[in-house]
This record gives sequence, C-alpha cells and structure tokens, in this order.
Amino acid sequence: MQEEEVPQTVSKPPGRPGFHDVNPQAAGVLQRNGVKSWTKPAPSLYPHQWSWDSAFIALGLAHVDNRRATGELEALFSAQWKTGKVPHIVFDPEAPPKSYFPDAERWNSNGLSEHAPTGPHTSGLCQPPVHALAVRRIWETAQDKDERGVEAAREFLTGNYPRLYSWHRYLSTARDPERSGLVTIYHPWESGTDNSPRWDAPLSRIAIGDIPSYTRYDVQHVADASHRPTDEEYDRFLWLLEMLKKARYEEMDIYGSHPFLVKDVLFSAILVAANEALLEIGAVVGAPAEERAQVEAWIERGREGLEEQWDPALNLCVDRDVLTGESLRVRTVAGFAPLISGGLDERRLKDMLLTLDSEDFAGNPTLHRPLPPSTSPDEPGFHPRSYWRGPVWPVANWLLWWSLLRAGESERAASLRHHTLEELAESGFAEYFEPFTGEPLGSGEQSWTAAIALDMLATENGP
Ligand code: 2M8
Repeated sequence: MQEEEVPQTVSKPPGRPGFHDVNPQAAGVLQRNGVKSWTKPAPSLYPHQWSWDSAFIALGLAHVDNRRATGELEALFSAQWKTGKVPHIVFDPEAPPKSYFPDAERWNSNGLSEHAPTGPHTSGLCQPPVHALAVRRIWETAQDKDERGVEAAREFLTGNYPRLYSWHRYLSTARDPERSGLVTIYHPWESGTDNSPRWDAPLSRIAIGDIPSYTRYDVQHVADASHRPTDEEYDRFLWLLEMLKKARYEEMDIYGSHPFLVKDVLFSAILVAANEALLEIGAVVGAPAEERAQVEAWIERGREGLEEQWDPALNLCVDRDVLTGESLRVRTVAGFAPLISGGLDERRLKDMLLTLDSEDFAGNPTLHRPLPPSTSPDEPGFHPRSYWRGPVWPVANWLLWWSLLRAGESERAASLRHHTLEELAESGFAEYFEPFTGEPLGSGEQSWTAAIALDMLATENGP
C-alpha cells in the first residue's frame, strides 16, 4: 500500500469505554493487509482477493476511507464473469508462490470458460452477495462528506449499479433455474461456511474419483491443523473442483451432472437483503423502472423460498439437497436466514429470537460469551475448534447484529455488538474463536474481523 493511503481512524467516538483501542487497531489490520487497491483476507493464509471478504472489508473501510472502500470493490468487480458471476477468488499474480492451494492454474478458469475474464485469473465459484450492502454503506457514509465526496460516491454507485444488477440476475436465474427463490451452490466453498456440518450429508453421497495430486498450504499458516478442514474434507472439495472443470464451468452442464447441488438458505437470505440494498442504490442512480420491479420480485420470491425451508421442529430454516429433495436438518447459524432476509411477521421473528436465546446458540450457559457458535453444541457434527463446525465467527455475529437492528431488536443487537467487541478487545482480530474459552483460532489479523469491528463501532444504535 502507498504511504498516502494510510487510513484515518473513525472520527466518531467509539461506542463505549474500553473499546477505544479497537478502532485504531482494526484500521491498522486493514492497512497492513492492503495490497495495491484491495485487501488480503489475512496476512499469510489468504494471499489473494476473496469476494465476500472484500465486501465486508469495503463496508468497514467506508467508515475510514471511501476511496479505498470503492477501490476494493472496483478491483473485485473488474474480474466479474460475462455471466454476471463475481468470482470467489481473484488471484494476485504477485502473491508468494506455494502460499495457497488450489491456485489459479488448478482452476484454469479462462482456459476452460469463455465467460471468465481474460485479465485476472479467478476461481470458478462465487460467494454470498454482501456487495450491495457495502455499496449502500459507502453511500451512507458519504453523506457526512463535502459536495465532492458525495458526488464521488454517486459516481461510484452509478458505475457499480449495472454490475451489481447483473450479479444478482445471475444468482436469481442461472443459480435458480427452478425459480424457487433459493440459490443453488455447487461447492461448500460457495457457502462461505466451508466445512459446516450443513454439508456433511450431501458430501457423504459423493463418490470420489482420481484427484490430481496436490499439496495443502493452508495448514502451514495456522497454529494447529485441527483448526482447518480435514484432509478427507479437502479431497471432497478438490474432487468437486475437478467435476466443475469437466463441465467447463457451464451452468447447464453443471446442473445436469454435478454431484453437489444444494439450495443454501444463508446465501439466499443474503441475496434478499442485498436486493433491498440494490433497490436503494437503484433509487439513487435512477435505475430503469423495470429493473427495480424485477428486484422487488426477487425479494418476494426469496422470502417465500426461505419460508418453504422453515423447519418447525428445529425452529430454524434449513438447506435443501436439490439431488435428493431432502432437507438438511442441521442446527447452524445459517438457520437464522429468515432473520437476515428480513420482512418477518411477528410470529417468525419470535421463533428466531427464541432459538437465538436458546441453549443451542447464544443462551448456552457454558459459552465464554453469549455469542452464537457457528454450529449448535448439541449437533453430532459440532467441533469447538474446527473452523465452521462450532467456533464463533465475528463476521457471522455481524450478520445477526445487523439483522437484529433492522428488525428493531435493539437490545439483543446491543448485546451481540458488546460481546463481539469485547472478544476482539481481549483477544485480537482472529478469524474465529473457541466458543467455551474464547481462544483465538485460525488466522490472526483477519481483515473482515477488523472490518466488522469498524462498522459496529461506528453504528451504535442503527444501521
Ligand atoms: C475460507 O474459505 C477458503 C476457501 O474459499 C479457505 O478455507 O481456504 C472461508 O471462511 C470463506 O468464507 C472466506 O471467504 C475465506 C477467506 O477468508 O476463507
């Protein structure tokens, strides 16, 4: 990062005494992880640009430096596929060799697909569409700026709107040919919750063939390999990648032959929330009326689809395996999808709060702090240290906190915010935390952890 790009800390005073250091420390993490115009998710574990990490990073940077926030998203969207897909990884050709696998060569996206960009190398997958929430935040924070700042933000929104629209259209069509309102993912990496027990049943049905040999580098960047997915999980991940390559990343072929097709409720809920943000962005830039009507229809369809996946016995929303029609009845934070999609009636909101406060999640008395573990401790697939199988993820706390605020649940939101910031003040900006001890796990200095802290600090009472 250039000298002149050093971020300023948030000018508003932090929310409560005791959190004073969190703000400059978080800004420092984002500064140190900065590469050219974008930000690495973590110093060594993730040396390239990741899609939803960048969205969260832009959301945090919007409180610090709008120019960097917009640059982050510009860099990501410059790798958008012709189909509208925003790739889950944009590879940095200057990253140290042998630092992350699978690399650009293994994906071979532009060698196989005419839809891939010819410039930057990318993966062939995507991740949850948090981007419109970040773009809206950039617009909101620009309102405190002078006329030039507001104009610069408007210009950015105007340029970005068509890209966002085509991204959401891709997800609502190619990824939902059934028009169910729910997005189909092709790989657990698309969910962002990679080794969550949500995927155990569909992954167990996959017969793995010959996988070209590979070396994992991820386990070299964490204190203990048990923090990361297992080798068995990786084999499945790599086999799915080979299957996608065999289909040359063609949506129709994938739909016809791929062994992992799952309706992901968390992804779908984020799309609904992002579509709401897109409507607001559309209003700022004067988007065509038919596009705005289309976005409204996607929102409605998304909420209906999520309601179909409501599991009254678990009091949560569950994913669905497209190949078997089976509901994947696992208690994880993804089950709060309806809260994230918003627009709940009183009864469903009450259901969601009951589950959130229950011993399955934030109400478990054995937790270090009342923060929801990524998987309920009562699930057979729960593991307190293994990645998305149980640890507390600050970024998931952010999604729930933001959704609670939006639902008018300010007290619960305040508690999530307070305990998240306290965890970070005590243990730093780790990727995730052991739920019963608060031990920081995974990578240190994780960018999105720092970014959500900046957003929470700047937003005490409402989004
Ligand atoms: C994790 O995923 C990557 C693969 O995409 C990995 O484990 O190597 C997930 O936590 C994902 O949600 C996140 O975007 C990524 C970078 O932080 O890391």
